[in-house]
Amino acid sequence: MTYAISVDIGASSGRLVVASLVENKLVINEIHRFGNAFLRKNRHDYWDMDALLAEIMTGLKKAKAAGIDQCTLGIDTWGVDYVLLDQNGKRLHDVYAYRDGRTTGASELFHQKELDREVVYEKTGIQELRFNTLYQLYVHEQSQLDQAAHILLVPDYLYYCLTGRLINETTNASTTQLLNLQTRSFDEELLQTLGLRRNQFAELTSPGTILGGLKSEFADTGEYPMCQVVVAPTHDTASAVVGVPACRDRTWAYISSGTWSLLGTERKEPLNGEAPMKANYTNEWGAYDTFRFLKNIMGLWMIQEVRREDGARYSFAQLAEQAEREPAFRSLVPCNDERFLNPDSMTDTIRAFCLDSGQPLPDTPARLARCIFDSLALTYFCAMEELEQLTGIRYEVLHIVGGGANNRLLSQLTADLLGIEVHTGPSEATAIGNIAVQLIASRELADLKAARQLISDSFPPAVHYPQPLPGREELINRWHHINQMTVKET
Ligand code: ADP
Ligand code: LRH
Repeated sequence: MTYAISVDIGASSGRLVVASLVENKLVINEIHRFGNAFLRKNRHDYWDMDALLAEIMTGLKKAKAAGIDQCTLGIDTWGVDYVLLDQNGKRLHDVYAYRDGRTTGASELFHQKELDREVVYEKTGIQELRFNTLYQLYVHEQSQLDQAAHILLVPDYLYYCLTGRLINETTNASTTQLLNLQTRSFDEELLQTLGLRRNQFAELTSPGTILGGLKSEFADTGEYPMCQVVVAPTHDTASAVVGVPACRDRTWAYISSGTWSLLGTERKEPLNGEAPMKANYTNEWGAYDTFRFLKNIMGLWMIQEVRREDGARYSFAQLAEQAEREPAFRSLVPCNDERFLNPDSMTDTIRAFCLDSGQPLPDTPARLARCIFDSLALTYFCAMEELEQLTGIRYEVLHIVGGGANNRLLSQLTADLLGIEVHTGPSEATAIGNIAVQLIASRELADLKAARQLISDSFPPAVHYPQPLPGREELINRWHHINQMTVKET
């Protein structure tokens, strides 16, 4: 039996998933799961990299204890965040979490003082999000940047810790907003603007590249499986898109639904004219020469925060069930407003918006959940309209993958608003996409098409058919009115 293990770490949780092929089906088994969240220190938000590394090693030990002696291994995490290393490979700083407040206004400042946003979009095709690595590095202490021998993104760093190999993996490197779509490499002008040198980055490395074994300090202990480490699509969204079970001849879009909702489509070419720039659509690089043409939507982060602030009394499943019993579309909030990016209190911020806009106060967790799911579904509806206008394609199916695929209410609302089928699952599409790339690298699978067929056969999605939505036009008008109250888009 050959095994593939994916390490998949999102902003809210991480897991190690073991997969094997049994009778032409992919069978997965979660061997380790752990929470993830950023920590506040000295008024800044940071990731606990040592804790994440320790969790990976714990998961690998569990795999060995479960009888897995040999496997391939791939890692993916959230995008944009980076680690500066000195000559000896030591971290020069605590790793900032992308929601940290130091980037407030950073993108405006960069475009005012350095390069126009049009110029940067033309070069990179990447949407302006204040936390893109470009803007984070712009406000990073210059002396540390000067000192950095290596600049890695978070999963690159985890690969380095496990194998000693330095790479900058392409799907995640594209989220830095430092890659040039023409040269398909780091953009010299952008690097110069930041005072960086090309040799501070490692070689751009594509998903599917085989890196070799674990460092001897791990391999020699005998505590871990013998791993053949493979470069996954290290950006979790890139892995999730590989994991979309789309295999029939119908046009499809996707939402990778987790902490963020990433709504978009897979393309062979980027689309980076004026219209996508204005709509803030991005062209992140995908596995196998694809592009993720998508938009970031605030996503389930909003319910994660509301739940946390309520002392995690109810599970996500319970909150979704409770919300289903509440009246629909009572109170709505413009999800992509920057005020929801990292507020001191999500609950208070949602309530304040409802009060200020003359809507009923969502005064219980169930009503807050209802408000969030209704608002997200409407945000998806508008983003799909934009997507169809920008690409000129009418999408027949919307796939929702990731943890949010478990939320039946949100999926059905989305189907009703869009008037098309919404296919949900797998909820572990990211881990599965990561595994699929390992299987292609080890020649167990032919290519991306075969991988998606296997995923669809192994994890058939649930289908939500659109139902008539009374008062739909009026609702959409009301929604446009609410969105005019957006202070600033994230
Ligand atoms: P990330 O990778 O960004 O950390 P996940 O893909 O793990 O996120 O998705 C986490 C989200 O999935 C949670 O915030 C929650 O809203 C949703 N979710 C998970 N399980 C359920 C469930 N059983 N019912 C409803 N929602 C769920
Ligand atoms: C989702 C994600 C998303 C990025 C954000 C930083 O986990 O990787 O694609 O924009 O986190």
